[in-house]
Amino acid sequence: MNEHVNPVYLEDKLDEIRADGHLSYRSKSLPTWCPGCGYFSMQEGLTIALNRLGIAKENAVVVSGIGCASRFPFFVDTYGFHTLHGRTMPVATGIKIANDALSVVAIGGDGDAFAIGGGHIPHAARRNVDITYMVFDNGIYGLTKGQTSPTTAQGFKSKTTPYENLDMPLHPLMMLLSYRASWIGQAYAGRPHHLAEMMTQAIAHKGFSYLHILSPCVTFDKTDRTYGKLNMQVHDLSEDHDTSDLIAAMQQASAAEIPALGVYYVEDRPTLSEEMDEISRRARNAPPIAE
Ligand SMILES: Cc1ncc(C[n+]2csc(CCOP(=O)(O)OP(=O)(O)O)c2C)c(N)n1
Ligand code: SF4
Ligand SMILES: [Mg+2]
Repeated sequence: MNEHVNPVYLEDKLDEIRADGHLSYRSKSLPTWCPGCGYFSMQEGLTIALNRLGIAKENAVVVSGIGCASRFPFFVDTYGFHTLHGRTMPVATGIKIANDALSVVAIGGDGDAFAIGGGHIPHAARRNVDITYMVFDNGIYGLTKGQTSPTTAQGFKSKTTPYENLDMPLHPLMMLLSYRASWIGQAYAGRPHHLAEMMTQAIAHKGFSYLHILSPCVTFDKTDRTYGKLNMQVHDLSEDHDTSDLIAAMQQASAAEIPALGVYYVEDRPTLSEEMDEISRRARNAPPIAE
């Protein structure tokens, strides 16, 4: 045997995976996603992140809207809330305000987030609600079988645009940077180890964290956001990027058609719950307001 080759045995690898503990965060329901869908990496990544951070299952809540991405709460063994299309932000905000001890992770697709739910994101971000929002961007409405979404590329042919999509896509990273989300990063389903690390950092952040995840819909997009193309396009943010510099983050985000993977922006400022606690304290100590 070649002395430089270290064989990896399947049994050993399985033992290693089981010993790590993250599998206990999976539910008994097996995912119903199409084989090869990017969402499998997200399930793996989230269970790894929760396990790494030592968040007890009873202290984690996964909130979703409607879409293939939104099946997520069924496949993790935490508390979950499968709410209405586009309404993850108000529900997640309410849960966090009701019980600040919970780790709240909202999950959505690009349609759920930026079409019907687009009006809610800026307010959760500017209030710095201490939740994590993970958007699984496949550039398409997957669940309803392949219509264009707000992030579909121009020229893409879909069921609703059989000639070509004329609309310019939104730029979620630029939007979240201008909304002043206090943690903003980007990951890719085809880079699962990096994805798990980004999820860990996003959840660990105190304040509103937004993780944009590029994720192929292998069933309804055979030409644009494919693993083959994304594997060639994605690249890491430069190591000397200053995550405290908002303008530098915007420059990085707008630099390439498929922006780099990594953490764009981090800001430490009071969360909504902290501000509310402070208002309550002041109100308790203040004299009654004159009529
Ligand atoms: C109020 C309302 N409008 C429209 C729909 C139909 N609908 C279900 S999922 C969806 C879009 C899903 O796309 P996306 O959020 O990108 O999720 P994906 O399936 O790609 O993960 C739409 C328009 C709905 N369920 N409810
Ligand atoms: S339709 Fe697309 S997004 Fe939905 S599960 Fe299948 S591959 Fe994934
Ligand atoms: Mg989608």
